[in-house]
Amino acid sequence: MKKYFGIFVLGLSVALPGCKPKEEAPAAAPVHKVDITPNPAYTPTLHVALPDSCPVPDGMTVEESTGKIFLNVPNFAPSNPDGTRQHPALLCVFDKTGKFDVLMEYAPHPESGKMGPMGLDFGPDGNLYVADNQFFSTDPTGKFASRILRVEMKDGKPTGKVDTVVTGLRLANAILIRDGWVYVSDTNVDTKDSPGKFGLGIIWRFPLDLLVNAAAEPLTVDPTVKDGKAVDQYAWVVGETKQIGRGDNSSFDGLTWAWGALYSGNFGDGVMYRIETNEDGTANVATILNDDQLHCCDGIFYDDKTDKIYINDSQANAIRTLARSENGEHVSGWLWVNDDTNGENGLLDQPAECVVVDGVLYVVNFDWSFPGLKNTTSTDKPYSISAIQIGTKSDAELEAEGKAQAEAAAPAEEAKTEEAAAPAEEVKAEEAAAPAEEAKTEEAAAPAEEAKAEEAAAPAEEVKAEEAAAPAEEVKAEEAAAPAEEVKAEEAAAPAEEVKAEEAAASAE
Ligand SMILES: [Ca+2]
Ligand SMILES: [Ca+2]
Ligand SMILES: [Ca+2]
Repeated sequence: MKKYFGIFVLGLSVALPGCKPKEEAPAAAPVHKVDITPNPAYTPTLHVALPDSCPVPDGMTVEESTGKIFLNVPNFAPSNPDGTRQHPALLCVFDKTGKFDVLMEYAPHPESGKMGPMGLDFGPDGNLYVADNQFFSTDPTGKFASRILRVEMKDGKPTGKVDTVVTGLRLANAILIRDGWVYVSDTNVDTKDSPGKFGLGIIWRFPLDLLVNAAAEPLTVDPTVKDGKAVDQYAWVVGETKQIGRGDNSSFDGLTWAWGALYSGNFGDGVMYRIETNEDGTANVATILNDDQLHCCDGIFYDDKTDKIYINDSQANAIRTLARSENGEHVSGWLWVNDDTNGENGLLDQPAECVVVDGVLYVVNFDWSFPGLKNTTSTDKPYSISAIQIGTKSDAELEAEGKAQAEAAAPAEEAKTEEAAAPAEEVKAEEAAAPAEEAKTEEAAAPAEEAKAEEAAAPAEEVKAEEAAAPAEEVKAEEAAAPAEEVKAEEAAAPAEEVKAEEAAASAE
């Protein structure tokens, strides 16, 4: 396994697509191994220090017309001794300047008395559709009542009208509305009817019309999975989670649309999938990432400018990337990783979701720790939204620019080097001559030589400065060129046959 991983020029990316599933990992052994050296250019900064009312933020979505980012804050923690939560769930908004507002306090679920708004997305009707995760508040009888809510919006603000449009989900997590369909990830489905399965999840797929026009009575679904097969007509994909690392059986989590298909990944084992739609509406699932480094996939987001999916690795305090070559091979890389932190200065503190607006990746830090995560201290301040400058260019565009810069810079650098070299040689010649002159002259000559030496010293320092500057510029050009070259190297490294084999295996399931 290890042989597939190579550290490239910047130490940022690894080629993964051909890796086979890990056979068996020791249970409950946290894996934090991350073979990268973070690039300082992607150091996160603190974009919003959230107010005291927002210790556990989660889902985000961008309002395309304004660039505003809507944020759900479920506040699953901290709890009071009697089990009630210290803070109500909130709908908030912030923008690229860091301006932050609380828009609404969610009413608690009528039966559980709690509320867990996670993923959210705008429908074509301008309203927000919200995944309400009741998994942490379901009653002991096993009745699960996670929901999809419609939050009526007007002029960028909630009107106060909130309708339940679907109920009966287990752990409603991410939601994505696209081309007349509403996709919802259900991260933890009961395994009792599927002997031998460690973890199960569902991706639900509802006709948008059904939800937009939902009457007073919500649609009630059944998340039962029997022997690996879902019983409900709207349960589009059933996924499995393998038992590895920290022993988390959570399944489908983040959802994004990229390269003509739906993408999702498992929170418990980090396996990722590309899901195409067959002509008859059924799902065609391909496993695209299944390696020994990514053990956690929370929220994911495709940015069309950089042409990459950004993956929140909650376990490793990391952001991973997924690119796709023209021939359809997926290439995994790392954007950033940091150690356990409280989130100070914007360092990642259990990243859960991200979105991109104008070349900036905004990351929400969930900071509610589970066993095996790098984040060991929950809800430590600051409660944070981080920002990472990723730019607006794809690797292909950067490669072209880097080459052009390197070509333009080359003649100029040579000229500088020549100019710089000349004074240095003169200095040497003068220094060599000095003893001879000193021998000829006596005390009177000494000050003159000192003066010469000083004059000579000045250009020498300039030369040093120039010499120091020149490599730096060259390095810049190389850095610009590097990402694209890395992609090529990774594409070459990806064993295409293994990818095919995995895809075939996934389809067979
Ligand atoms: Ca999530
Ligand atoms: Ca924190
Ligand atoms: Ca923390």
